[in-house]
Amino acid sequence: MQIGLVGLSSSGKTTIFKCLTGINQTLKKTGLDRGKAEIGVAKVEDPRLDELAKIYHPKKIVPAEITYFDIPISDPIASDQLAISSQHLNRLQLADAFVQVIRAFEDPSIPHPEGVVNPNRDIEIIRAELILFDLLILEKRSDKVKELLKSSKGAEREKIMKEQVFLEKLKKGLENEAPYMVKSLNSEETRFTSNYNLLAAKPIITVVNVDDGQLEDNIEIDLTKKHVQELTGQSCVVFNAKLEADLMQMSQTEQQEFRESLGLGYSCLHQLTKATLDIMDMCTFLTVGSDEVRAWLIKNNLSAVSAARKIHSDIERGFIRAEVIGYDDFMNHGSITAAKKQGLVRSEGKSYPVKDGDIINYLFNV
Ligand SMILES: Nc1nc2c(ncn2[C@@H]2O[C@H](COP(=O)(O)OP(=O)(O)OP(=O)(O)O)[C@@H](O)[C@H]2O)c(=O)[nH]1
Ligand SMILES: [Mg+2]
Repeated sequence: MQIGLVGLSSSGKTTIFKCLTGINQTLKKTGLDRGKAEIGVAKVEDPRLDELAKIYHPKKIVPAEITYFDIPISDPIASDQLAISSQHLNRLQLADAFVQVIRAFEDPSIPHPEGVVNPNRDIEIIRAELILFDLLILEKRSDKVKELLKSSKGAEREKIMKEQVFLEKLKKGLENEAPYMVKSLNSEETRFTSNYNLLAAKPIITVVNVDDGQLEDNIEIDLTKKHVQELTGQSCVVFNAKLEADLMQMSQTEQQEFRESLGLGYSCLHQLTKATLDIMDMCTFLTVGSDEVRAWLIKNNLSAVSAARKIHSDIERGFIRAEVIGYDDFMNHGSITAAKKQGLVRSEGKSYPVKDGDIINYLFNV
């Protein structure tokens, strides 16, 4: 799973990327690496792992990970005057979802590319650019389809002609700025679009990057939240990225003290990884032992046998059954043996839909 950070220049993308991944890329802004997208991994905070570690004293605690990438500003010489660099279209297409970073903070020393700070306008700019990129993708596919038509016959030709009609319909929809129409397609159309990798069809999380003063009740931020809700059906994540980056430099204890004294809630890392899991409909199941206590990222309700593949393909292949207990049930009894006595450890088959917080022991034979 790869999540791309997008947003106008100086909105705070790199600052957030740094908070998420711990990678400091400011030095790379010069020299040969300039212009390259940066990829990094965020560890999903999960207090359940720490609690389980107190019981198992494992050699390793392994949290789930989410990959994020940061797109740098476009090269000013080759600049296409877009907020999101089109140099990275291929990479953007690979994303499973986006985090759009919207600047609400005022800082005269950091010029806004559009002159003044206006979150709702920036949301529209990003939306328009994603649609523009999608039109480019569809245009390319249309050219390819025209080529294919020349050399195809029979049923194959009919299928390609259908796609040609569909491409025109999709282009019209996007020109009218209706990117979310892709959600109301029939199965054949869905098959076509799944090959196009359209950007505006991907889930999008909105981060509003605010000043300290805007963290409290604020009419303008409320308007942005409302706008995002109407547009995407999602609520947004609001934090001060610069402050978050400063806090990340501190020890855990110091961070906690500062958060409490400033009345701050969860860290931006926590808020964003959680929003990512929610939008991707993902959850974590857990494995425990003296070697490692570990969280595994899966789609909600994935079957036990498919979830096994996350750990090792051998377990999937030789699956016998899964011994499952929910995290809360386990913690209420303190050990698998005690929970077993209460009949709380269930024996589940291949098709069991795995839930968030399930602690699983796979029995397999290869
Ligand atoms: N005052 C204030 N400054 C911030 C905040 N977030 C980021 N900045 C500053 O804004 C500047 C730009 O932030 P970046 O994270 O580099 O922005 P970016 O979106 O990666 O910008 P490009 O790479 O140019 O597209 C940096 O100097 C940050 O320290 C914030 O919440 N408040
Ligand atoms: Mg940047």
